[in-house]
Amino acid sequence: MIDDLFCDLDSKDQRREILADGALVLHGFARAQAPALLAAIGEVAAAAPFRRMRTPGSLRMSVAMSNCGPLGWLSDRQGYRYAPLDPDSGKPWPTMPGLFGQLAQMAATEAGFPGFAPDACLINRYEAGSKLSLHQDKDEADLGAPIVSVSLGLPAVFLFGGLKRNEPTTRVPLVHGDVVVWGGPARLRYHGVQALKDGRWPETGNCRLNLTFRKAGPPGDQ
Ligand code: MD3
Ligand code: FE
Repeated sequence: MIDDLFCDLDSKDQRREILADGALVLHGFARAQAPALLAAIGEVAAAAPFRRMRTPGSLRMSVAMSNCGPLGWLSDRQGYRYAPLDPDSGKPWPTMPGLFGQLAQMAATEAGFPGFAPDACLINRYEAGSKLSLHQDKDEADLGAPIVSVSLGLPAVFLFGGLKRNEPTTRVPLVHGDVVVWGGPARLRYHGVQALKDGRWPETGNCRLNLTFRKAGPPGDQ
């Protein structure tokens, strides 16, 4: 049974776990690059500080967010969208660090989606109690491209649902260095993150950080 779900990549710290057709966890895939990723996140956040955005219904989200790359994800009273400028500064989002794009492309290739060229990286910062309710990611122009997610810092429980909100969810524990790729038939599955448990992680303090790489603009654009 275990052998059906997990097979070795190159060490026992790096196993791949198939969640569904098109959804794959690459356990530990980013662990070696984590210190460099965290340093780069610090540089992005110095230029585009984390902020808790408002939902279209005007509630403040519990997750704090920033972005880098040509497009950044935004939520406000007008709705959800991608935009080239940070509304807090009026300036373009910080450039996507080279390491980010390389890691996202390597993970996507590993999962069977070669040539992934993300134009948006949303950075989510969770503290104790922060959560993401069940939702679909459908604000992107090119739903043929996968999404790559990188977990750093405190562990979290990811909720993986179906194509309809009322379908049952499975709980997927994600830890520091785990990478998940979602594409093809899994691209529009409902998903969320359970309220973060209080804790301390050496390099991130009381936080979990998540990078989500997306092709948000029209196919061909960049
Ligand atoms: C499954 N973030 O920012 S990324 C988000 O851990 C978001 O911060 C979560 O969901 C986080 O929108 C999880 C994982 C993810 C992203 C896209 C998906 C899972 C997905 C698309 C389809 C199915
Ligand atoms: Fe999402």
